[in-house]
Amino acid sequence: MRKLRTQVGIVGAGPAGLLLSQLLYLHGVESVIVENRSRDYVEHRVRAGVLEQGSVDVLNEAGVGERMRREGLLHHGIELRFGGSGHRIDFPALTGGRSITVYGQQEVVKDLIAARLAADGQILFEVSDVAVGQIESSSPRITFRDSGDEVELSCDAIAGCDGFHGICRQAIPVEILRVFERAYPFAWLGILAEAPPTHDELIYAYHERGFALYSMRSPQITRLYLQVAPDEDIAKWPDERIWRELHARLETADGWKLREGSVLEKGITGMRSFVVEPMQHGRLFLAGDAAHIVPPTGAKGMNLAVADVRVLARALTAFFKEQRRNLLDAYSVTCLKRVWRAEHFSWWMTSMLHRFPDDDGFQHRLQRSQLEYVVSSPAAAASLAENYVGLPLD
Ligand code: FAS
Ligand code: PHB
Repeated sequence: MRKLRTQVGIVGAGPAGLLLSQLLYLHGVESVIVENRSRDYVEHRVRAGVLEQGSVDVLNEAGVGERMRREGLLHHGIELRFGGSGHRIDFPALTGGRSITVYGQQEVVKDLIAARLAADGQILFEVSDVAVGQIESSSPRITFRDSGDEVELSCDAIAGCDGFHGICRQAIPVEILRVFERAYPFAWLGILAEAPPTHDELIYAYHERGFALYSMRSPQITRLYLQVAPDEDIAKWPDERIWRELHARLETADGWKLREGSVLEKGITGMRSFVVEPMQHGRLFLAGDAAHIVPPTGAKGMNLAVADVRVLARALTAFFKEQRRNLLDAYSVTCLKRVWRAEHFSWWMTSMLHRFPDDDGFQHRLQRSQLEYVVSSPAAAASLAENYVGLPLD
């Protein structure tokens, strides 16, 4: 058995685990990340695309914002499209100057891995059989296999940043963990297309055929989503059918046309709202998707992960550098306030913009009325805008 030692053991090299390790490093706290996938896999996993203003600030403070500032796309609004016409939500005008940046999650991951490795940070990729133990003691440990060796990493605290399908959440005793969740009766089919965007900002479309989202990654790459059945088989969606459906749901009488291109990547993502409380037990602290999931309609998933680890990094720094436990003890309560605000906003956007299979004409009229109100009332538009760009981080 190979034995390793660090202050903070981190499970998972996604945005949460990598950013936590970087923030701890900047404050002189040691960490080791164990990741069961390869570096290449995590750097090419296509997921989120929208960074809140607060997340951009945290990444800049973490010293990993240079390429994001150069390549990220600053967006000052989104468009809600319904009934054949588009309605812009002007972020700066409604939020006192705040905006969003479109920059792919895989690019954030690449920047964080590069920064950690440049500082000799320890990221152990492609490990297996990861388990966490003794989390109720003051010396928890992570065991795993690495290149055939059994390894034990002893630490003072463990950060469970291993996403929704990870193992850390299960380490919290079932009698302590409370689960809150909603499953939605639809999924998103997403594509990445080699097609220059023909619209400057994101378009969220409410349509009788179902929801569609127009997004992008760069002046050459468009990112698009379609609402489909929850158990949809991607094999039934050849590129031609996807493009046909996107044209039908996104295009309006104003003549704007979606440009097609070769489909570089396609996949189906289930939609759920999910939160566990508490997000901590003993010396184990959950962050990001390990603790909560939102339907991506509000573009909150990765941003919540950033907000969690910003709180956790401050709490762990106070613990190691000033022997103060108060921030650590309050970690879960502190994070859950923002988590539930994002859960509500993501549920609200999803409910307003998607066609639910059992809905009747009455429900469709309610959705249209809500959409008309949001785009015509400055108060309603401001509520959407301030949640979308992200409420200021404490
Ligand atoms: P992650 O899931 O990103 O990272 C967890 C890491 O832990 C992974 O690298 C995983 O390989 C590793 N891991 C898991 N189990 C392990 C184990 N046992 N041992 C070691 N390592 C382990 N959000 C948006 O805002 N917009 C979107 O469009 C969007 N699309 C998404 C599409 C998909 C398919 C998914 C799954 C999520 C999507 N999300 C989206 C949400 C997503 O961006 C998450 O919020 C974000 O990845 C959260 O980051 P982490 O908490 O770091 O979790
Ligand atoms: C994306 O560009 O991937 C994206 C943008 C906004 C969302 C979800 C995903 O709400």
